[in-house]
Amino acid sequence: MAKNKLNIGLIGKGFMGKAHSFAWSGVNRFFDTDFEPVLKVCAGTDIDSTRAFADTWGWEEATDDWNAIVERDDIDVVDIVSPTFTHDAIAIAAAESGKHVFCEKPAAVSYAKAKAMAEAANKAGVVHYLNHNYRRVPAVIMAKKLIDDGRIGEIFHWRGTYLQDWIIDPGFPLTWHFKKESAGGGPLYDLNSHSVDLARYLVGEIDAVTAVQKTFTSERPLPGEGAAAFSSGTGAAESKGAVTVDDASFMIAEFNNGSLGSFNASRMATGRKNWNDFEIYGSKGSLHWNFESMNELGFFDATKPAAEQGFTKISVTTGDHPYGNAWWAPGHIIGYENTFFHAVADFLKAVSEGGGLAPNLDDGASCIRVLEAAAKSSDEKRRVGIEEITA
Ligand code: SOE
Repeated sequence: MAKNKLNIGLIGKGFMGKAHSFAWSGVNRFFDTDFEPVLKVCAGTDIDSTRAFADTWGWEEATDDWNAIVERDDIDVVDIVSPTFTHDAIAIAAAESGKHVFCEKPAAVSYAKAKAMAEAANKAGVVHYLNHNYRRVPAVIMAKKLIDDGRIGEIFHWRGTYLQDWIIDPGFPLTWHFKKESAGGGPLYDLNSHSVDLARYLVGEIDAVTAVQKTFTSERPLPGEGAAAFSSGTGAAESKGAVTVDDASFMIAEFNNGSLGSFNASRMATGRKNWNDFEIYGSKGSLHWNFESMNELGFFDATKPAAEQGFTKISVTTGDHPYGNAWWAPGHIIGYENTFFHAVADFLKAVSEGGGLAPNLDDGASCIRVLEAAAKSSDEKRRVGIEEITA
């Protein structure tokens, strides 16, 4: 039976644009959704590279004006993959014109902006989704199931680390990622937002945080001038600008249910490429997951006889596992891109059912609230209760 078409407008491109385009175009090969997503139009700031992107990824049209997408009557979904500081204006305009919103993380540069996005989407009654894609890794959902089934008992500790190393070179240019007004924060926002989202999903709400942030490289070469200008010696000072976000952060969290958590996010962790890792310790067992072996879940079952105890490595790849039936035979592992297929499939289901999707923009705002509390804690060198952060 022919499916109803759902016209997608993508705003932004780059790394996330590729991941989203791949998922929209391929989702129905693996999932039986109610819709046929049509890759209608994509927007970028430079029309030539946006056209080239559209040709490669199968978008029918390209534009350099995102407003034109939001204003079009034939667009059903606005997918936002542009830099963080642009999210709120686009999401609010899209929701107000009745379009469903699919948005990359982190939601916005501040709690106030993230909350305004959620309010606009709720008021408009559109489906909204905030793409913390690691929630859609089968092994992570399996962890949630074990927790909900009581298999690790009362949770004592969360330990989340999200480490990368792509900015260690001080010659790496001052892109939007290094400015508070455009990124909200450094790895605290980019990476720790994922960890906080996973912790909220698996452990619960966070009540208070105590954090320390550090910027190791306080100035970087302006974009376009790059490493050469930085290292030439002459004129280097004029061609550099101030970094106004963290390069690394540590955060201690007190959860509402009494659990205690630690979070470490860094882009200065030499050798770590995408080390998104968590451990959860409970009264009856423990869990461990690391994105770089994303199909495996470590499970320690303390209810087994002591002589048989040890961390079991579960290969979360069978038909009994989340999304398992959609992909390959057991043991035939899936990867990063598959998490975006899962997100898109679940989003289309939510459009069919009129909502019920998480994480959404409300979750995005709750997450930013924790991050903003962490930044305040670091700035003011004290413990900050989440209620101190108001929109
Ligand atoms: C940063 O390097 C980044 O691309 C994040 O922005 C993504 O959210 C993360 O999944 C991978 O790393």
